[in-house]
Amino acid sequence: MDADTNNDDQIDIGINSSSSSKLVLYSYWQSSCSWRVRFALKLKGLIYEYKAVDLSKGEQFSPEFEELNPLHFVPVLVDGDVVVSDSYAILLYLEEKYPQRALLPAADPQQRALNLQAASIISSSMQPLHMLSLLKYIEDKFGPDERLLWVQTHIEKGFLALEKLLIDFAAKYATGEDVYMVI
Ligand SMILES: N[C@@H](CCC(=O)N[C@@H](CS)C(=O)NCC(=O)O)C(=O)O
Repeated sequence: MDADTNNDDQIDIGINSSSSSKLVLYSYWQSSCSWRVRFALKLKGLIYEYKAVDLSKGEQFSPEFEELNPLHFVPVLVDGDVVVSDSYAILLYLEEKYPQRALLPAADPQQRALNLQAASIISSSMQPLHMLSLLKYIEDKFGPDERLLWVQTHIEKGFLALEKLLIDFAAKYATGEDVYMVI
C-alpha cells in the first residue's frame, strides 16, 4: 500500500524518535519538496504520521491547512507544538532537534557549505520556479508553450549551476562518499 495515497497513515520507518512529541508530515505524493523531508526522516530513523494534502484537489487551500501554512504549500512538519513549513527549514530543524545520522558533515565547513548551497539552489532557485500554482499562472497568461519553455529554461540553468558546483566533489554521492543533505 502506498503511504502517499492514504490520509492519516501511521508510518513506522525505523527506531523511535528521541522526543516524546509526535511528528506529523503534511505532504503530497508528487511533491519533490516533501520527498526531501521524507528522505531526511528516513535517514534519521524517525517515526512520523503522514497526512496527505491532495494538491490536485486544492486541499492546500482548506482553512485547516491554511492555519499551518498561509502560503498553501506542502511540506509542513508538525512536531508537538512546533510547526515548520518549507523543506529547507524543516531539514535544518530536524538536523538540530534530532542529531542522529547527521545530514551535514560535522568536521568540514567547506563540505557543510557545499551541501547547504546545493540544497538551497534546488529548494530556492529551481523547484519554486516550476511549482504547480506558478505553472498554472504562466499557462493561463501565456499558453502551454511558454509554460514548457519556462520550465526547461530554469531547470537547465539550475542543473548547470549544480554541475559546476559539485564537479570537484562528487564521488559515490553528489558531495562525496557519504549521503548528506544533498544526495
Ligand atoms: N520552498 C518551498 C516550496 C514549497 C512548494 O513549492 N511546494 C509545492 C509542492 S513541491 C506546493 O505545495 N505547491 C502547491 C502549489 O503550487 O499550489 C519548500 O521547499 O518547501
